[in-house]
Amino acid sequence: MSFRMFCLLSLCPAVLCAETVSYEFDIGTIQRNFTGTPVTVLAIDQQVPAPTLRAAVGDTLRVTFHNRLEVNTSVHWHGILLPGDQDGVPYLNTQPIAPGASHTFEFPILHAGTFWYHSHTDLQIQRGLYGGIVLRERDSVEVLPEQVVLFSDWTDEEPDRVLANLKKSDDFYAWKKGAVQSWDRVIANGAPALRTRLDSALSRMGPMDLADVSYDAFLANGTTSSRVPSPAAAAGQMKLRLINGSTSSYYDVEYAGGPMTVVAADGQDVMPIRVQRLRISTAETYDVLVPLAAGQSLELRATSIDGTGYSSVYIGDGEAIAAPDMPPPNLFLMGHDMDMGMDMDMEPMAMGDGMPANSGTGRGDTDATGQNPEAMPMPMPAPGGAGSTLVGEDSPPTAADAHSAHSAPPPPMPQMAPAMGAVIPHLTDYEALIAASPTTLPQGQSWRDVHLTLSGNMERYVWSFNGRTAREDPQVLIRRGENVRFHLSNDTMMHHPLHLHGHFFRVVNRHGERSPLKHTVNVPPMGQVVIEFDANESQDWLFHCHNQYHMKTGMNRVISYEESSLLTPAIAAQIQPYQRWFSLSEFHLMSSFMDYEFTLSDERHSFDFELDADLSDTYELHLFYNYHFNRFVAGFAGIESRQHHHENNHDIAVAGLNITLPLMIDSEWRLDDHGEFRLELESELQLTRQFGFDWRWNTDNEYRYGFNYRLSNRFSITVHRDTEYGDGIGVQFFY
Ligand SMILES: [Cu+2]
Repeated sequence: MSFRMFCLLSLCPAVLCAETVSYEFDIGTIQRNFTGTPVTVLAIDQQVPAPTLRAAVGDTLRVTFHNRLEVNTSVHWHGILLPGDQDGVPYLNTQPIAPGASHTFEFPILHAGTFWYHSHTDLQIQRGLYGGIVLRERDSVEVLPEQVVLFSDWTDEEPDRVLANLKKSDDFYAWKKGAVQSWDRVIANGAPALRTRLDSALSRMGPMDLADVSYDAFLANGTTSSRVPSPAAAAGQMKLRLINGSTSSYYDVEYAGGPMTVVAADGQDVMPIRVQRLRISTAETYDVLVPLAAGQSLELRATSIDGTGYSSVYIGDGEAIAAPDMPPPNLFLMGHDMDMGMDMDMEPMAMGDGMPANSGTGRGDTDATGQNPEAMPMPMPAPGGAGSTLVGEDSPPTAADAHSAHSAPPPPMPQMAPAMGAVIPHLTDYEALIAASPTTLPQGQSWRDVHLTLSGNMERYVWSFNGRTAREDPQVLIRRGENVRFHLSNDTMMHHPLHLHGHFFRVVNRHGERSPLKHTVNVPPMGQVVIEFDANESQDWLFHCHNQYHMKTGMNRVISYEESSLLTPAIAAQIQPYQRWFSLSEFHLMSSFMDYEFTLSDERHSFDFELDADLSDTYELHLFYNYHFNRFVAGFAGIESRQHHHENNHDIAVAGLNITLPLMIDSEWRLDDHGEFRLELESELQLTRQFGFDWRWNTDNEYRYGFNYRLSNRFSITVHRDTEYGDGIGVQFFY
């Protein structure tokens, strides 16, 4: 349910006639069916996505939520400048909305653009709590029909379960979607793939990964495929407000009607550029103009960059015209020293305009230089006036439109300008974006440089900044009146969409003073990005990876204004990952022995209990504590109790180090309380999707090797030869 309250309606000039735009919604559950399986989803106003909110600059937006769930919830206004206490991060700046409770947000609208709102509690985004926001200039007239397109990702699995699975096995979902990066596929991709993988293994990097989770469906406006009817009045093109409201997915967006013209990024106007294919990272928004064709229904397709699926919106009435199929990504040819984009054969970008090329967003495959002499000029949009009707079920006329009826004709909008230069085949970074007006920071403010390495451990599924999770190091201090520059350096093999609350930052690129303003920036695998912003706020704002699984496992920080921060250790503890300890149970049930291992771990510590026994009278019991210094080194201490065929019981205390060696060989260097030293080496090779080989050897000349054949992501058949237990066949599984 929503309603509007008009104030001073006919008593004031249009420019001053701000109003309070009010909405009131329940947050509850509804039944949906995305995949053939009925599921309970979280919904705002019984809709997924939530209703699109609309307001104009100068309005006050007032939104009341009634929490009908049995758990806390919250609402964050993504990308919108507002008072800190309205930002909606539970505990940090707005109290969570308790079950049965209501909360009203109220804040003035200071700027226009395409934004979105979503829950900031647990993994509720994954379950459906997101919706679009369209903010207009007060005196603007929309000359083009427009449509909000909100992309999201869906899994029938409970999101908590997804996270638990990611914690248990690093290729749990790679297995599910057939993306296990086994050696047979490396070899099948030839020498470059082999070189890339060996280079990675030598530098102890795992293979590149494009997505953590295997999704059951990709949605646009809540369905896998939908249609937007042709606008009522003739119009040559349409404005699409693209919002990526996904939990962790990136999309490559392509349109059947040819290139799209990007006119805004993250709600901020940019000089129009024409792109054939547009990469939209999690939590970003782009406004694009697309041509319409009479008698045709043109597909806008958003393909997940891992190639596992897409959503479609058909624009217009008539014959359905499909967008081109996206080539599947080839992970084997994307090494850490190679192009992270999809188009390996793109020409390098020229740096011709004398601006410093200091953003270095990895080596994207953008080609924005306009050197293509065959580039066609972009057709001018159809004139406004008669064609100014808004379109689509989520596009009611707004108060801004009503006001404009008695205001002077608007000045030409930036999106009316023709896009210059060639069509960019595939926009995957920010080098081609030019802000519509200068974005330089205030002169004379002092600068603060903050270096943040994006770090992670894929095997243990821990994500962090500078090797430390938010729980360990919650805060970055800045001061009001500074120009703050973040040097972001991605040390992992995944993309990270980083989002700063409450501020726009410049993504420093080769366009110098016209570097674009954004609120979310992708940092590609092994790439670097520099962002900078005017520290003109106060108190505390979150900065985090918007991949919700990365955020929840540590990749976030509170950016605190030193002089006014309200962050206490108690609050920091409340806002940080809601689940700290994860467990893993592994079983080997062999004809010759059994082995059970239980591990309980957080980002820094783990406790291991392991019991080996054969069918007679040999057993070993281990109880270890491990401290994980970083991705490669852990220290351990513990006790080991051994009983071997009629020998006396033998208890020893041991301590040592686990070190990951080049080629991803795990080594254990240990000393026991008799002063005896032992080095043990082990590793696993995934030969094919299902076949694996593993081996272990130590300086006491004990060894074990064998094969396993994987039947599901939890269950394998295995044969092993073991110096202690002999030969055996059996099963292994984990949960
Ligand atoms: Cu991330």
